[in-house]
Amino acid sequence: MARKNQTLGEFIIENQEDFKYSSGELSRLLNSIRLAAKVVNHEVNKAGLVDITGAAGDTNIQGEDQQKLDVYANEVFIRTLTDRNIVCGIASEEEDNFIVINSQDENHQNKYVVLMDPLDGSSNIDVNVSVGTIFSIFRRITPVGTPVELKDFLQKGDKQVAAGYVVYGTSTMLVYTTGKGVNGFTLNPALGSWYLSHPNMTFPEDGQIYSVNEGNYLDFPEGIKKYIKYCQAEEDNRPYTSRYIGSLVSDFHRNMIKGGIYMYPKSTKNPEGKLRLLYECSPIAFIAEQANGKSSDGFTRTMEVEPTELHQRVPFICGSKKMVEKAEEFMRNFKE
Ligand code: P6P
Repeated sequence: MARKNQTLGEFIIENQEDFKYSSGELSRLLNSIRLAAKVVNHEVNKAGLVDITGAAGDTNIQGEDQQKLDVYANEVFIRTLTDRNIVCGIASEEEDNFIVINSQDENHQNKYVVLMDPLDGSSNIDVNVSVGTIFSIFRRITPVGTPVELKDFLQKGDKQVAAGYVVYGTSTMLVYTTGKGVNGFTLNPALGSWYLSHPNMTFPEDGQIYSVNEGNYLDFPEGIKKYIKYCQAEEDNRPYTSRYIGSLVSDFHRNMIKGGIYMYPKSTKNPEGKLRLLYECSPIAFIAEQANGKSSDGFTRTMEVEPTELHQRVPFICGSKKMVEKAEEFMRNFKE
């Protein structure tokens, strides 16, 4: 049972028995993510003071300029997970291919893989707007004792063992689910401990906030355009409020607390959408559904999309159940 102000470490241990055959490996994995997030938080919080903001002079597989904090966060999470010999493989937005973790005795006995966006929203770093880390955890499907393979990562969202995000905002929070609801922990930087501040987080069934980059409006599918005009209409409890930070984790976190919908539809510029299925949409969708929210590409539930590529992009609609259902209704009625 969640107790207010319980520490994350206590919470992980007390809920460990939720996992049949748990060997404590998942707990150790969550603890290593907790540690890495603290290290990244320390750098994010002083980004303006040291020469670690700004472009790293390189680009990732997405063709996006890698910000120095992107590279730093990626290295911290990979090193923390590798040094503790907890996972058999890692995939990251910042890595072209997945990483095979050779356990110390080379026997690949670890059974979990982690996929992550180490620092999402990094274009906000230099303007001091909140950013986040997103992670997704699967049990490997290839035989333990053999090197991890691509198919261990290309799993549907329904197969996730755990998923979470860190939002480096006015305060730093770690929000995650293991399939038993969603709980949010706030970091006390003075003590270096995470405290249960948001037990059993639940999406309001309806909401009045819509989050979308309306600069792409002319490029959107007809159904999305009609839904945006529905949000802006003066009737019932509308017009809604438009709030778009440009950082998925921050927009999602606010919408989960206040009620709302986040949309990143496909467009001419992004014919498959912009967000990546495996380490952005899938973990956020898992959290949304565990919080009684909803997530789809407008037609197919995000957690049922069959992955085909590591950095695959999908259209993404996620948030309060009634708002997502209304957007899906417009997508069906104006299907192109
Ligand atoms: P745009 C950040 O790059 C990100 O992946 C999400 O965090 C954010 O919601 C979206 O892309 C912003 O994209 O095209 O609106 O700037």
